[in-house]
Amino acid sequence: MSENILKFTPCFEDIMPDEYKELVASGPYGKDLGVSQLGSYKELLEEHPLCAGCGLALSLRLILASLPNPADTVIVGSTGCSALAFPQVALHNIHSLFGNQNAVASGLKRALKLRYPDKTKDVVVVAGDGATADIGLDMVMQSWFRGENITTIMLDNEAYANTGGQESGMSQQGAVLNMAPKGKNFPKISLPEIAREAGCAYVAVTSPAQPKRLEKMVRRAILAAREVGPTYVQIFAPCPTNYKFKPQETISLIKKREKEGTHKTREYISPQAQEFLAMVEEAKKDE
Ligand SMILES: Cc1ncc(C[n+]2csc(CCOP(=O)(O)OP(=O)(O)O)c2C)c(N)n1
Ligand SMILES: [Mg+2]
Repeated sequence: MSENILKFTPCFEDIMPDEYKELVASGPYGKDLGVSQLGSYKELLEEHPLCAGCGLALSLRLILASLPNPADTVIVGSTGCSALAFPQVALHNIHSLFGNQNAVASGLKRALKLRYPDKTKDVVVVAGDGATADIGLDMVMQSWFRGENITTIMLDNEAYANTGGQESGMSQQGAVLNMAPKGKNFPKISLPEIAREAGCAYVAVTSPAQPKRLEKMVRRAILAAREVGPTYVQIFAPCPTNYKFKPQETISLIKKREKEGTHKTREYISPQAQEFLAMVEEAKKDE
């Protein structure tokens, strides 16, 4: 999408909804805005039907503020809690069948490369842990093996939250949920390490507890996917509803998990991505 597509024909201006007018006048399209400027511009997602304290909603807000070029970005989502927010995101997004998101994103990226050979279009998958690490794992892994130029972002709430609380591959060992009352029997899947082995050029694990760090990682992942290869960002986004903690405790829970070592921020950058990102980040400093 170019900014010209976003702008409306002048004679229709007075009948456009106020929200849309505001987006055209003071949205992030075509501007260099990020997480530090949140609160000073019209955001791509302002309202959503997710639960109070939802770590995923907070992460989604930060992801959208971190996109290097929202005007030329398409997000591919999957079934799950985030799918309830996507219809209200002011950005091209596709809802794919649960688990198929990386296959859809791969095809889309290839088609966009052919259709717009002179433009860079970012294709970013944003999906839950169940969609990414369990039911869609085949499509996720095959997109990594094939070296598709897409970014995969997992919103890791360690559960199948939208269907009432089943354990997922990303739940911790012993996790008790509504539909896992005896506790999970096996450990959390090490998907970041698997991603690295499967050919991802950039892998990061982060959370909304440190918004600027999240921004840096999401940007790096999207930029590296353009030129180097597939990239993966895993965002720990705790769920107060299914893990039964108070909505105001989401961030303190992340910090507690960091302290006890069950959530570790980490980053892996392949030598090729390192070279590319150093060049891009140096050029940005000179701007
Ligand atoms: C093909 C298909 N299989 C199963 C479902 C049922 N389903 C809907 S949401 C969901 C859980 C999603 O879990 P996750 O990906 O972790 O997202 P969350 O809801 O936790 O954000 C499931 C199993 C479905 N809608 N479609
Ligand atoms: Mg989940």
